[in-house]
Amino acid sequence: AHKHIEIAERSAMTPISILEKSPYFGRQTYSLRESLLHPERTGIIAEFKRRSPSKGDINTRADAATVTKGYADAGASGLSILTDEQFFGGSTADLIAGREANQIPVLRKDFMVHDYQVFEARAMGADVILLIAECLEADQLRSLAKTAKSLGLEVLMEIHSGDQLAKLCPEVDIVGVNNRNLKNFEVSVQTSIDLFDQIPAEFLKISESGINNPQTIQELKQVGFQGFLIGEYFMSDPEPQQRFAE
Ligand code: IGP
Repeated sequence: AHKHIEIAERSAMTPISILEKSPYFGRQTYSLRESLLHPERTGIIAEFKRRSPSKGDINTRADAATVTKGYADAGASGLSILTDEQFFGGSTADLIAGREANQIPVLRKDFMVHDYQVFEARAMGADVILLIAECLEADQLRSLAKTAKSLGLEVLMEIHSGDQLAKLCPEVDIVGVNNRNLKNFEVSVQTSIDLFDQIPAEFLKISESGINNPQTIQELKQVGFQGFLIGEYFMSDPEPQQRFAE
């Protein structure tokens, strides 16, 4: 409910017709799918996250442009940037800074419930949006995905259990298994390993959360995952881009 009020306020101040005037709106987007399949990249989607409900403050001072540029230079296949202020300390400014500094795909990491947010994502320079199956009804998810595709954005659908795969639709490009349970914050990489076989072959598959060492990435690669979304492990270093480069 809070999200709907927040969006109603924003859309009253900045109607879609104004978002469409953003210089980013008409740009050619980068494909995360293609970038993840690029043999010379790491498959890592490196996240810029200042704070989280499970950890509290992680890194409130980091500069989004510096960190994301460092991630890209170290071989990131994509960037994930939190824009939710209330729970993650993120902002539109962080995403725009990440966009300006880089030429690789940027995921707008936020809880999408309304078409307006998809237009915002396009206007702030994102290439991909996140749709969390647990937060959306199947028809709502599909309608948001259609809007994203009509704007040239790719769609990452996040699941945490096999039954949520029932919400898959042809507009989804990538399926992400979140190893973190959003209700109790428990993290287990085994969640990805267990669910892999249930995800239809045509979707690119990534594993999200709780990845904090190269062996885990190798293990997930062996299972068949083509992307690895990593936040906290990098961001808990005062210089997250250095942690990546190691
Ligand atoms: C990154 P971690 O454990 O490496 O920081 O996880 C990412 O998967 C996590 O931030 C995330 C997330 C989300 C955040 C996954 N799905 C949905 C907010 C909303």
